Amino acid sequence: MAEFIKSIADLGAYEKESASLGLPEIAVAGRSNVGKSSFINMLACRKNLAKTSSTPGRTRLVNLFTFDGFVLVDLPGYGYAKAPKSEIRRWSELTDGYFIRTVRLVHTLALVDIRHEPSELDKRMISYLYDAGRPFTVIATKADKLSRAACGRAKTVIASALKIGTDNIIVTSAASGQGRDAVLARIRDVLGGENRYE
Ligand SMILES: Nc1nc2c(ncn2[C@@H]2O[C@H](COP(=O)(O)OP(=O)(O)O)[C@@H](O)[C@H]2O)c(=O)[nH]1
Ligand SMILES: [Mg+2]
Repeated sequence: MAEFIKSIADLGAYEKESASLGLPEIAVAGRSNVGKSSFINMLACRKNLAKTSSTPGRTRLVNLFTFDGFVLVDLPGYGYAKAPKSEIRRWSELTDGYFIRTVRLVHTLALVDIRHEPSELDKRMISYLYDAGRPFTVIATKADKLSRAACGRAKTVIASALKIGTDNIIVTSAASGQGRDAVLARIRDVLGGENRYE
């Protein structure tokens, strides 16, 4: 059963909360409007656990959700073009700070929209994770917007743009629930043998 814990606006508060929960963490990252909140709701089988929005750029906070045996860390969406510079700075402070300070992160789910070639910021996020030695899985969102054949082609395009294997991409749709089982299986996999925080 998934539960919302809290929105956190500074890293000190995150560290305190993380320590008191004492669970392995799965981070969810992606540009704003990629479907992050919808994806979290799909995983949780809840309609409004994470607030979705048709107006991009709404999430400026790190949101924590507890799932069965792990904490899901919803990082603020990046790349909202209209965001003021100060907001963008704040975004990087929170996100970079999270990756630097976390001691419980075991895996990152990096979301990209299946309809678009990964942006420069998407590429930067993936190289950041790669260079930092942070294991990740790319989640292609909104698969219901493309035909099955187009999804297959898009997967190849995304893999090549991000220089990763297609086996490291899970195609999902929050609208249809496609990919939910595969994501949960991946999470179970990466959590296997991760009992040291209990
Ligand atoms: N068709 C379709 N629309 C989606 C899907 N996931 C998200 N959306 C829509 O994309 C917009 C942004 O979604 P949201 O979850 O708020 O994105 P976030 O900003 O990354 O948290 C909303 O209008 C959602 O309804 C999906 O799987 N399929
Ligand atoms: Mg959101």
